[in-house]
Amino acid sequence: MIDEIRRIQAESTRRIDGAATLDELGELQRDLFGKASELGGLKKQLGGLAPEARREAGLAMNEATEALRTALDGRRSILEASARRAQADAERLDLTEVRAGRDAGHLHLVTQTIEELEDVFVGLGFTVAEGPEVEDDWHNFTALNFGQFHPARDMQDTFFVGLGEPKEVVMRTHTSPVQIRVMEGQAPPIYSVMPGRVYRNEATDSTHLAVFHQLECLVVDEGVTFAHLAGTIDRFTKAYFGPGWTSRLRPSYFPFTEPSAEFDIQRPDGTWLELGGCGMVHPNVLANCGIDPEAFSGFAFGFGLDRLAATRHGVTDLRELASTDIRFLEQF
Ligand code: FA5
Repeated sequence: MIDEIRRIQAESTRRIDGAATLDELGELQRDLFGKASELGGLKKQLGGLAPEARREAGLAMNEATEALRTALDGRRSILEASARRAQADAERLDLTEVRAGRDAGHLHLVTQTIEELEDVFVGLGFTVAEGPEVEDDWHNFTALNFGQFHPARDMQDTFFVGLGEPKEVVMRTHTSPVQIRVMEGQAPPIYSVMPGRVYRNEATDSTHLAVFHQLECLVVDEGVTFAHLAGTIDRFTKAYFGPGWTSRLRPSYFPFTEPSAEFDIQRPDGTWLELGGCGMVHPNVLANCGIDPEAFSGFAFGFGLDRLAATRHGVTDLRELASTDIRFLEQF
């Protein structure tokens, strides 16, 4: 009987190794261990053997059963792995796929807006600069003439980063810190624009986002006046929106400009949109960056890019700009 058991074991092992699918393997398992199996038939005969022969045949039977179960498990893992591979291959997305007759994707409306504005300003003789989104207190506030306990710090609801001294590292609340980086890194004359993403800890609604975009403009040179500021804002309003659009300035307050103003643009239907802040660069800010305020003056402005893009394209809820809804995104 022992020879018979060994023969079944060898044959069954070959069949297990040759099983091509998990279904086939399942069937084989039932064949090998089911009631009608060859091994099952031999097991029933064990009782009729002499005690010594029964013990040896029983041992051989257990060994064969265990070896076959191990072989089944091994083959199952191999087949399962290749089934997973086949499924992954079948479900793989080709992200480089080009849909017939159209591009697979395009730049987001805000990115398009940034690029278009960069073109407008480069055409006016400006260079483009960038700064980090995680800022230190010096660049985001202190160098911009925000007093340490000045309530103006509360004008911008700040996200603090848990690094360094408490409240030392922030997600930048505006693009104005890039002004400081530009002035620290280069001597006047400076004609720079600085687009980028900014962060504020505020509730979102149709006209407010917690993560949005601004574009900052900075000019520092000899003899720069408020008239240059107003003229530049009006120039870019017409270049971006068209000749029917105008801008206006209203007195306001920012610690880093003096005098300061807010500027609005007027749509052709006569309504106004608050777009940004501006003013003459405060002498303290120039001095903080090592620029002599007696020799140079400058103007700066910064505005919300999301609002600008939404206005031009008739988007009535800014939150759409942060959505991943392809039906919205495809329109631009
Ligand atoms: C500033 O951020 C100043 N740094 C602007 C500035 C630059 C003034 C240079 C002087 C000189 P303010 O917090 O007002 O200012 O924001 C500027 C513009 O960003 C707003 O007019 C608005 O268009 C946009 N903005 C502000 N908060 C949000 C928000 N939560 N969601 C979308 N746009 C916003």
